[in-house]
Amino acid sequence: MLVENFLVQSPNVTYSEESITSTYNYESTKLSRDEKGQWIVTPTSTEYQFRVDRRVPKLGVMLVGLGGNNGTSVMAGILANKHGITWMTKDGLRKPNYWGSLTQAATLRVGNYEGEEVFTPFRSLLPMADPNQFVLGGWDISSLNMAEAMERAKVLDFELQKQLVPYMKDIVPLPGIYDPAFIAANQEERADNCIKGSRQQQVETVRQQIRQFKEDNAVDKVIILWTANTERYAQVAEGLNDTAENLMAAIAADEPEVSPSTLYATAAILEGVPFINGSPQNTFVPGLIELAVAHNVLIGGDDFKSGQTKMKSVLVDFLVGAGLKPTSIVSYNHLGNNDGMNLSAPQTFRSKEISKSNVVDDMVASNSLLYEPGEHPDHCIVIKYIPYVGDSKRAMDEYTSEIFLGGTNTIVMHNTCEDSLLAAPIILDLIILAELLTRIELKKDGEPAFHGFHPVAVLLSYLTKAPLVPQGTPVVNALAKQRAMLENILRACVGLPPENNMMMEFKC
Ligand code: NAI
Ligand code: DG6
Repeated sequence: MLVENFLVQSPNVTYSEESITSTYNYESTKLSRDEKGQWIVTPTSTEYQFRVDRRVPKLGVMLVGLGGNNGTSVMAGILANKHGITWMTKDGLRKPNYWGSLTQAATLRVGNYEGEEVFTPFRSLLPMADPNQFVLGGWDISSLNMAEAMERAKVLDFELQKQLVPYMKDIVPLPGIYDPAFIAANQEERADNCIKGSRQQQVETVRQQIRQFKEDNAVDKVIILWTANTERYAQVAEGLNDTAENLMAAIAADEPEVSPSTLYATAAILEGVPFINGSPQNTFVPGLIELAVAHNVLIGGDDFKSGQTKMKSVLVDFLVGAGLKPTSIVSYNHLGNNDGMNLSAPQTFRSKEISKSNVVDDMVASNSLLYEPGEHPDHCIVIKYIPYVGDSKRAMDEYTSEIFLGGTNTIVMHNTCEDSLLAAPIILDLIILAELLTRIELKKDGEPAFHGFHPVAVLLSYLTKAPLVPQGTPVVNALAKQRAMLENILRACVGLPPENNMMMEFKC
């Protein structure tokens, strides 16, 4: 059964016009060792108060890479949903939806009613921005208008494209920051819409573009998300980008190792605008993270977790969790879109290889019954550019595990899917959740005042391959744990207990 919305009735929860306030006891454990070396686990309980601003702002969304496959799919998807555009295919009439979006198309359990499980849409848990109401804009180094860019992307059914053209033909992305040193040389041809000037001037231009967008569209808040080409890693060096001060000095000195993505993010932070990185490169150099923390501006990343990696973060969690020992993971994929073309250069491929490689580390580390210290499964990532398949990415994975009494278990998977139609709903979720996080405040027992979450938004981990976390925070890649973290914290904000799956109601 689905309930679209609900109220929580509890002495720990207060609703006002402006906010929902909840008092929540966080149950955890503390570990210690006694004098004989015996491990002691002590249950702990800490009181938190959460306060959520219920007023959903008019939201401006600025995508870097607006004219790419993801950017055009996001815009097309919003317009199709907003205007209820339907289209014919050889399989019949198609209707728009937001499938693949956690906030828009997934549910969570709120309890049971007369013996039946009751679920609610994820979006109903707390007041969240509606993607149909987004004011969407952004940058691209290619000057094609959005209708032409959609056609170039070759993602959507022709009949749908035809109906979207009138809505998209007059939208041209803002000129963007282009530095050929950071993306593949094969991208040069489309770079005809670029901001001129030194790095300092480019940051100033982007800041001005953000302010103008805000003013022109009378939006209350803006979120910026990078869905432009994967860049190569920028060098991280002392004196260059290791501190906020050095990064700002490097920009002022027009230092060539400051990447375009870092420049956009710097501009966003200086404008107080959250910035999310959907690609794998190290946009968030240490100096930039320091800048975001100093300005208390949300940042999140890295690299959308859409297909192959999502499966990996489920399958390896299952295998290791079941006491089976993955020893070899080999992941091939080939694709023929512009992302694939850009990734055919070794430097940009390397960024993707890194973000796809570290995704099983926490699962391996969780089970030293199976793995010796320092032991790790062989893990290989191959990506090939095959123009013919376009946006329809093929991913092939082989997982070999050691099992009972010297046996081996090999699982092979083949996945074919339009890459951008998996990524677009994730982009919407990242924006919706990032915006929501900026409206949540918390206060731990003993703290004098409410404050926001740490600006590095760990709660977005479910949506990214290489979650950016504050220094000292464990990185969780296992998909179910990532979802549970997000869901349970949002539940706490409205006074609901964490989903513990105990179902004691049915155990006596
Ligand atoms: P795309 O190549 O179709 O689009 C990227 C767009 O960014 C292009 O239109 C390009 O002109 C523009 N661009 C490049 N540098 C720019 C800059 N400095 N400023 C402004 N615009 C710039 O790629 P697609 O398929 O849309 O993917 C975008 C990014 O998302 C890639 O980095 C990709 O690796 C990443 N990604 C995609 C996933 C997917 O499933 N589609 C999943 C995970 C990550
Ligand atoms: C080739 O791997 C293209 C990439 O941009 C991927 O499609 C993207 O990183 C999605 O990765 P995954 O592993 O989540 O399917």
